[in-house]
Order: sequence, then structure tokens, then C-alpha cells
Amino acid sequence: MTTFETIAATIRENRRISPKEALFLFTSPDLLAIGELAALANERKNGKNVFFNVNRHINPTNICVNRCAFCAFYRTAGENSAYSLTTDEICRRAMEAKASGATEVHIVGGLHPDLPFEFYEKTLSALRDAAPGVHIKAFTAVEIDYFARISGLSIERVLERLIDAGLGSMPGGGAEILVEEVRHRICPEKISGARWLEIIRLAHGAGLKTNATMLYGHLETVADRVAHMEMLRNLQDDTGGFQAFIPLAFQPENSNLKLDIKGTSGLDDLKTLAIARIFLDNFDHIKAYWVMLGEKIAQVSLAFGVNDLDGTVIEEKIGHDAGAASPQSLTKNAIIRLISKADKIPVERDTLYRPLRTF
Ligand code: V47
Repeated sequence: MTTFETIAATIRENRRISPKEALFLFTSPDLLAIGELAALANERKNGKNVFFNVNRHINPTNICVNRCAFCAFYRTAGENSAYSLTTDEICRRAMEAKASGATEVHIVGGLHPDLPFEFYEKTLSALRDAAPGVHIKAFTAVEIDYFARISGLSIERVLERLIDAGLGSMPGGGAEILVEEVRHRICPEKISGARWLEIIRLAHGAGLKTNATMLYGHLETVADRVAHMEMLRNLQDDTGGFQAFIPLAFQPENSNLKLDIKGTSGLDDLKTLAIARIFLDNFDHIKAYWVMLGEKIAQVSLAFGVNDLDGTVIEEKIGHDAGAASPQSLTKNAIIRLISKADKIPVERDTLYRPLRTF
């Protein structure tokens, strides 16, 4: 019979818990006991180190043909607040980022109806010339699938050409909830969960590291969250290409997903991060995205199994268009302070988790 104690023993013995056991943890009210087990699982992997990086987010366009119900960022072409950046404008942002110490640009945008694949390819090579040495983490699996469709190229060829142009790794967006029944309700026009996994598998095969996200706190059940994480854990067993898992707390303002909620609770955020740390035993890093969580929950999460904080960010749009109350960016000093005050060791990393400096 599954009890909290049998699960706790499994974790203490450093063995893998089952989806059923993860679900059991979600239904347990003992957040502190779950947090303690997650902290143990994390400490085995990362000790007291907490990673952060100095990065800038760039969203080239908010025009998107996928009108996902949870998204407050997308616009249709011709709408007043629709925008598209030129290659020069994207490069200028990257150069500014480099000048202020960024080691990474994180680039994701809408699926634009008119821009050709070559635009993205040329933008990457222009970026590489404009801000040499800055790692380009760009394009979700959803965008990669779109590039293949608009260019008529295979996924493999799209990835190859983007890597040649300077792509260094891929972020984990677009995963939402991989369970089809939920996906149909929150993002019916987006690629399926199976396709997202297939493209990530090909990206890992092409030598790219990626992240994986999970959008939670809308109309999914905790069983859906566990099923989502199980699919990621299975893929990671095969490829080893995931770096970090990033649960994204749903921000409900200005989206078409009308729910009777004002966002996730701090308890749910911490429990979700902690169970992710325990369940995803083959992921090295669990990242708290302070933009969606707020700085304080992000800080407390460091005692609940989290070992990575994203990042300085700068000019975040996706969460803030949906009402996120966090600031637009955090300074490096603010992140270092946040980590130190949680009695952890701040380690600045590059995108591939090589330590750059310990504070
Ligand atoms: O895929 C959209 C999410 C994602 C909302 O890989 C929303 O390092 C909450 O993936 N409320 C994009 N979330 C952001 C993303 C990301 C962020 C930080 C780091 C990394 C990484 C990846 O944002 C989308 C979607 O799941 N999103 N709308 C919303 N209203």
C-alpha cells in the first residue's frame, strides 16, 4: 500500500518514485514534509549551489497565428498593439545585453503569418556577428515545427540550418500541458503534445540542449501534471538532452481562458516545484521562473528543491501582458542577494550550466 512513509523511504534510498506516488504527494497536505524530501533530492545533486544567469529575453513579434486561450501576448496582424522587430532591432537589444554583462539571449516569439524561415536564419547569423560570444537560446519546438511547415524543409534540416546560423540551445516553452485532452481546450491550434516531444527528441538528436516547461494552474488536474512530467521523464531517459524543468504558474489576466481563479496559490507553486524535483530524478535542474512566481515565492522555493533562478530577464512580455506583478527585470545583485538570504550559494552560470563565478 502507498503511504507517505513508503514514498519517503523510496526517496531517502535515492530510488525513483512512480507516477502513482507523485499523485499521492499532490494529494498530501504536508507541504513541509514534501519540501524536505525535495530539498534532500536537490542537495544530492547540487549541494547548496543555486544557479542563475545574466540574460535578456527578446520577443521578435507578438503576431501569432495560434490563438492560445491562455495567452495574453499574441495579437493578430493589423491590430494596434501588434509589433514585429527588425533584425537590426533584435541585434541592438542583444548588443545592449552583452554590454551590460549578459551571456545569453532568450528569443521566442509568435508564429508570424508572413515572415519566411530565412528571416529567422539571417537574424541568428546577424546576432552572432553583432554580439559574439553571447549564447543564443532560441525558438520553442512550436516555432521549429512552424519553420518546417513554412519552408517545406524537414525538422532535421531546419535545426541544422539554425545551428549553422548560431543557434546554441532551445528554451522549453510551448509544452503547456502535453496531455491532449487539456491541450485541445487551452491551445487547440498548437502542435500536439506528441509532436512537441518528437521535435524535442530530434533537437536532442541534433546535439542541442533544451529545457522543458509546464503551464499549470488553469484547467488541468494534478493527474495531468503528473502525466506531463512522466512524458518528459521518459524522453529524458532516452536522450538526456533536457537541462532544466520550469513549471510556469498561469497568469490569468487578459487571456481568453476565463477561469474562476486569480492565479495559483503559493502553496500550490511550492508543492509543484517540490514534486517536480522528486519525480524528475533524471533532470539536473529545477528552475523557478520568478517572473510568474514573484520574487518571494521564488526565494522560498530554494528550500523546496529548486536550484536555478531565471535570470536577469529584462523586458519580459509574455507574463506581464497576462498581469504578472513581478518587475520587468532583476539586477544581478538583486538575484545574488535573494539567493544568499536563503542561505544558499549563488553561482552565475552560462547557458550550458558551466559555472562562471561563485558569490
Ligand atoms: O510556452 C503564456 C507560457 C511560455 C502565459 O526555457 C504563460 O529557460 C503563464 O517558455 N501565464 C513561454 N505562462 C515562456 C517560457 C520560458 C520562460 C522562462 C524560461 C524558459 C526557459 C522558458 O510562457 C509559453 C507558455 O507556456 N505562458 N501565457 C500566462 N498567461
